[in-house]
Amino acid sequence: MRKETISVAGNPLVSHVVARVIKERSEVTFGVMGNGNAFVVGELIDHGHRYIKARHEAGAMSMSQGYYLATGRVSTTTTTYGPGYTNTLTVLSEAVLAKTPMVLVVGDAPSTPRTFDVDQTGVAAALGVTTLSVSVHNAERATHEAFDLAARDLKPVIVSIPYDIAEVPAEPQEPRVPIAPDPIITPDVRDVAEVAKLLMGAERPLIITGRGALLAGSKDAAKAVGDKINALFASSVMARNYVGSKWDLGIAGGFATPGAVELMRGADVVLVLGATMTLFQMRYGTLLPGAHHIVQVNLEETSTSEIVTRHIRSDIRAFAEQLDAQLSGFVPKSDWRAEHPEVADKSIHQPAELTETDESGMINPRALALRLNELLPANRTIVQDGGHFLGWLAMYADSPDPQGLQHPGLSFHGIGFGFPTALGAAVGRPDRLTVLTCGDGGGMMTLPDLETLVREADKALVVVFNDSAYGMEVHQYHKRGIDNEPMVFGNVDFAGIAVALGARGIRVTELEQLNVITDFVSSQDGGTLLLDVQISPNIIAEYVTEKVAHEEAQQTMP
Ligand SMILES: Cc1ncc(C[n+]2csc(CCOP(=O)(O)OP(=O)(O)O)c2C)c(N)n1
Repeated sequence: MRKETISVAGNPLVSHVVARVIKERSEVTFGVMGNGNAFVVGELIDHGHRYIKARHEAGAMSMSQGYYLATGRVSTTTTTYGPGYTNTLTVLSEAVLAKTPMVLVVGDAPSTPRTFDVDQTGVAAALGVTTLSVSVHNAERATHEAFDLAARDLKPVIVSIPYDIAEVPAEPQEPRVPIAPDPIITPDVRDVAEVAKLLMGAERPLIITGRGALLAGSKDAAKAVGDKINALFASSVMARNYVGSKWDLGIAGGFATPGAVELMRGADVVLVLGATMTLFQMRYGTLLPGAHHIVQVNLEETSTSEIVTRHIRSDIRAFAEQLDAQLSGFVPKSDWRAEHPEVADKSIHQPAELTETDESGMINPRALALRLNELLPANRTIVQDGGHFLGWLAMYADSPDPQGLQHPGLSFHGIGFGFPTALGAAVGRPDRLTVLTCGDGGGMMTLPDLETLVREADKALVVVFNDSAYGMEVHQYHKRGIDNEPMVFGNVDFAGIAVALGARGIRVTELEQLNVITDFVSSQDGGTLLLDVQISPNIIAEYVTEKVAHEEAQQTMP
């Protein structure tokens, strides 16, 4: 039955004012209810707003992140005060580092704190997050401001509702103050001409696009520039297949396949559009040894890597468009693309040798990733939790666009984001098959929201890379002499858990069993299918071997 939402005084309650803005500014809210946000949630439900009830507040946050990564749209997360709030903090930190816009609406302490209140605003400030505390006068304005700031600055913003005003009638509301967008930084024509000249002199040009290129909407211009100079492309993890060219080598850096790395190492002029060039992306300084010129274009004051030879601060789209215009009519002397047809037909990524199992008969995770890539429909969203296993699909998975391959937790180097992030993606893009990959460690950490995934997703596939261990830790620390005991577990029956939660679950011990994916994909039936794949704990991805080698080398340095 619909409840009365107008207070006795005739004005809506403060919580209802906040809820109405949430409804106006977002399509969906992910949350866990409690005393602090009960009236917000009640009002949202009463007015037909889509509300997804999570099992854990960290999960609710991850759902919002997955939704954003899949759609580019901001959603709302809501929790109660105190423990509901502190449960969000790991994903809140991830959202700050990953520059994920989201609005978190929480209950907060009343004006006279109780024995069990914590300084939520102070905690948020320590993570670099702004809290907008609402009052009876500004609830509408503050909530709008939170959405404006989140979208403009790509960050999470908290709206907090002090407990003693949550149920109080709002006073007439202060007018909304629009937040101005950042001005566009236009390119300097001399910079454009200089870079055009460098590219015209290139024999093996490489263009690396990152999230900055994506946010600027520079896809067409970047592709046009590359096509004029016969460049190969690569991308950051956040921008997989952004340009959409058959001349794309995949993710640059640690997650590049060995064949792709070899080509990237041969590039002589590199144009980096909006990629941050982290140590990992630059493969610990080994990715671009042959490059005479490395030009980085972004919105930062300075370059983000010491190997950059020329930094240009500019709107990336405007710069790429002007560059494209400068290159008009240019006929390149060399054709790096023609020399490497294996890029276009993708055979460059095929490993020289590939066995389906290791000596003990356990599944080779590399073979698993390659087979998954073949079996999954092209129109998919792959969400990868953190852990050693993620390198396999990061290397071998195609993606329709950057939204189709997500790595929640990567910015914070965390695990335990999987199931709820996948649900957020599934809610945002029901037209795509959502595929979650996780390890057994990260999977167990986020288990409560497997129930939410099963309950709420139209259709989802979960692939557990189950090595019964914190594989990443084993591969890094066992060889340094630490006993395996804290890193190794008994085999968890994920298929059984999935069935108990209402999904289908299959324990996979042979690659052939993966063929079930074909029927699952073609079937009209929805639901969640979980494949608990028993992988070899002994096969180590190249990116981990290189990380370990790099860290060892650092330690032996004087
Ligand atoms: C929240 C959090 N806790 C602990 C860690 C340390 N850690 C990094 S990888 C990892 C193991 C992950 O195991 P699993 O999910 O099974 O994947 P695998 O490495 O075996 O592929 C751990 C414990 C972390 N990064 N984040």
